Amino acid sequence: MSPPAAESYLSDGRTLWSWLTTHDHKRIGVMFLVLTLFFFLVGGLFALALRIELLTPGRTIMGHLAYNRMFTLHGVTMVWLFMIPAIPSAFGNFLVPLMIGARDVAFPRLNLASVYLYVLGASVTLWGMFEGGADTGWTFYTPYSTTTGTAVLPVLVGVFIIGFSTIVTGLNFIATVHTLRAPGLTWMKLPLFVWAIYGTSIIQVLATPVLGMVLLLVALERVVGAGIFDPARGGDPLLFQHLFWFYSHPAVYIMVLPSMGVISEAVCAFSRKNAFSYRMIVYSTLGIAFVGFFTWGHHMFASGQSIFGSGAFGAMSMLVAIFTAIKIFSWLGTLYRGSIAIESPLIYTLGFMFFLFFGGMIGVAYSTTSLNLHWHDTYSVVAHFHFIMVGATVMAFLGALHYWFPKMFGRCFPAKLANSAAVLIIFGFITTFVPQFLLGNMGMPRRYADYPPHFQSLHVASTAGASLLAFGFLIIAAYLAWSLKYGAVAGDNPWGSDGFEWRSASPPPTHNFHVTPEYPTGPHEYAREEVPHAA
Ligand code: HEM
Ligand SMILES: [Cu+2]
Repeated sequence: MSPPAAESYLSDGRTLWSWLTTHDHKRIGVMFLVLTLFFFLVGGLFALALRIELLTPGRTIMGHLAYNRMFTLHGVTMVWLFMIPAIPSAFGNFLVPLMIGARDVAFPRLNLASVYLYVLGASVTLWGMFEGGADTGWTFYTPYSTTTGTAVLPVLVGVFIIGFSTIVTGLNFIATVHTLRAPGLTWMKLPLFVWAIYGTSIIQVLATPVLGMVLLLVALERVVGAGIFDPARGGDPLLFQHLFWFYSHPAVYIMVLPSMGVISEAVCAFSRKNAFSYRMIVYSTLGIAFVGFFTWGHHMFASGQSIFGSGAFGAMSMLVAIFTAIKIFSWLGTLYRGSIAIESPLIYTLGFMFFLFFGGMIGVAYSTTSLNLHWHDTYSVVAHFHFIMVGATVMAFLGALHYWFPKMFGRCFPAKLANSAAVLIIFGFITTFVPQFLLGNMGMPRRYADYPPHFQSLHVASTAGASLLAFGFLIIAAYLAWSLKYGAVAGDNPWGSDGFEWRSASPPPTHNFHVTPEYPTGPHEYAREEVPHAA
């Protein structure tokens, strides 16, 4: 088989300058992939340091103030520098134009600007880290965040700037899906990944400005002493919490919806079937994006919020769970009686589905005031959101990386090793976060570096799990880096998948398709004959 396509987006200009000035959505996707992987590493190292500190009650490797700074930086890095851009800006940028038969996104220059806004914001946040970082938690709760002496301002301003990268990325995708679809590609034929990115973009554009505003107000209160959130200056700290969570809960769907899109593509590809009830998956994607805006108060059950307010927010949160359940049932329906191929993207997909279900069901329990007050601010909450952020979204991110790696780089990776690494990651995940549910139920508070001795065995188990996770990530990094140069040549469609993106070369030419593909009229059926999978 011939080496990867000579003329591809990767070989179209080999200088650094050709990358720094590119308008090609694929190169911009790859740049975001490299940048977000770097910050996943940084956030992961912070996590490992936290877990090592929690190996023993009392001091292990750092004091309490350092611990506060470390979990703050871990949360800030993982949420805004890794997870929010990871799937939309990396894979969304690479794939959406390919999936709709377009040559690029609607605003290529604005797309390049989204990289520079991200890099500028990340640099300012990094500067804040080197200044010692903030010790407020990733939630920047007031009045502590407007009074503490740590480097809150650069961290906050960095996140503020990154918000603009998120907004222009969302704007670009909305305009692209509305205006650049190939002839015949009507809305109800759009790939489910594109619907997921479309739903996410709506949240990015509507919610992120609220984050920008609240961070600006915190900076204002810190710098000029305006009394906005600090009761000592006539402010109201609960106003901060309402504004912050009005953004941050929908932001959870900016982190989860794209991963659901990845899963919808993977279950079809590895069961060789069309999605079971395609329309219900589309409607529940839009349902989550919409109802997600009416749930933020479930973070404030312990803030003195009225029981009626909590009841309403609880009910809306349960409604989101119904949309999520529809997706899980549809994915199961797609896998049912499919010709299943056990490949690494599918292993991550199964992990995603189980952890989303388990973590989601715990979320339903949290939306009831009684249970919520018991678990509020305990390790059970930490376990819950890591089940969704790591158990679901990171699994989907790894699934996407393995599924589209051959398309992005024209090379295959060692399939058996990838399957073993996937199993190790899933086992490491369970060992890290299940003990945290038990710790939380026993009363272990979050954000504490110290604890009574009878909690130690569960913390040790959790840290052992985190080490397995780290080891698994290292193995993946090693064989993917090796495969970039020595992996078997992929060919255009190594998985025998049905998506549009697999009709272009691997890696694709800069202009994606030599001839704009026509989307077949009428419902499209997966060919059920057996097709060999990647080496
Ligand atoms: C990959 C493995 C990961 C491990 C082992 C890990 C571990 C931890 C630990 C030990 C804490 C501190 C808990 C406490 O003292 O309250 C923490 C907090 C947190 N983690 Fe992770 N984490 C991981 C991945 C992630 C990812 C992917 C995200 C993505 C969003 C994330 C988001 C957060 C957030 C938001 C907090 C709360 C920080 C705060 O309290 O302000 N983590 N994590
Ligand atoms: Cu929430």
